[in-house]
Amino acid sequence: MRRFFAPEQLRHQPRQELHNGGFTDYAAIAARAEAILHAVGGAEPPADQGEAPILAVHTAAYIDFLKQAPRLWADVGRPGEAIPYAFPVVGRRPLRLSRIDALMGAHAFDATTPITSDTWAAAYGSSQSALAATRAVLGGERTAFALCRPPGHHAGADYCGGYCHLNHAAIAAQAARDAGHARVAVLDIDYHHGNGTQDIFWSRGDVFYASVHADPATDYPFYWGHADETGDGDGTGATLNLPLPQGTSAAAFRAAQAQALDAIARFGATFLVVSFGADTWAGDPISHFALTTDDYPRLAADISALGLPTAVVMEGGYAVEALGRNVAAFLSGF
Ligand code: SP5
Ligand code: ZN
Repeated sequence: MRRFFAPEQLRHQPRQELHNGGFTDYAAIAARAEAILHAVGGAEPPADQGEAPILAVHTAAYIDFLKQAPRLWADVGRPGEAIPYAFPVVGRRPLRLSRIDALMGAHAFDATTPITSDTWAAAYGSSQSALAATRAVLGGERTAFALCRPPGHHAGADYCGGYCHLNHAAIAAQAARDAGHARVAVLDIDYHHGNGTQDIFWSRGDVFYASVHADPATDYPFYWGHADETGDGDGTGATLNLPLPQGTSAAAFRAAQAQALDAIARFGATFLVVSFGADTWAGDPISHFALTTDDYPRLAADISALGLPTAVVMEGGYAVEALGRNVAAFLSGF
């Protein structure tokens, strides 16, 4: 299976994140990508397909913000990393503010996703890896893997959060649409709900979003991923959320994934993007499912049995010592 990774993706290296009322070490560290690279035997650098496929998903104002925020933050003399702390609660007037503090809150939904002067380059490289995997599959490969880090599924059209800045899965799905696939599906099997991907395709009937994740009643991102969220307008019925309780192990996870795969087949998708998170592993430090390394090949084999051309993009997974073998195990099942 072809694998893609751009060296620039390592450059995003915030020191810390807000956690449990204080600052702790940032969980989405660059060593995650190095561990995966080592375990899967390296990866090709992606060709640069430019900004257009990113702008097909994200707003131009948000892309400008990602590029400029670190400089604006430094310009006003802030010694720490650029972290949002004041948010325009839903329903506030859509003010066109230019103060960096206001911009930070307007383009983020949490305070766990610092933006550094290297964030844009790293996130851009991560999107290019997803686009390269998509192009490989469009060109005839059955499956390809994008080692996306920073991850993407929490990022919306104009906001970051959850360690994510650009939504690589959505960018890949949109690229497949633009290449002529009339119906595309995203299967999201990260521990956390992919609120950004859901938001981006919420009102669209051409991209199906199905997610198996920890119940947002108890887990991040809380405000999305509940079972009664099924899409709106043209997208009514094109979102499927399958929340599971903490402690879930392979049998229940696999059954939920089978339900998602059934729905994707009934939708009539001809191209699949998989948002894969290894934070469903039992030993993950920030998550609470009970999957084992041996469960991953079978989950992948179930996905493969759907028979769709498939681009796999990396999302979460924070047990760095086990991450490489979990990802390798998953990819081996295709
Ligand atoms: C892509 C992805 O898996 N994002 C997950 C974001 C979860 N954020 C909420 C949990 C924050 C836990 N912080 C742990 C800090 C450890 N040093
Ligand atoms: Zn996750």
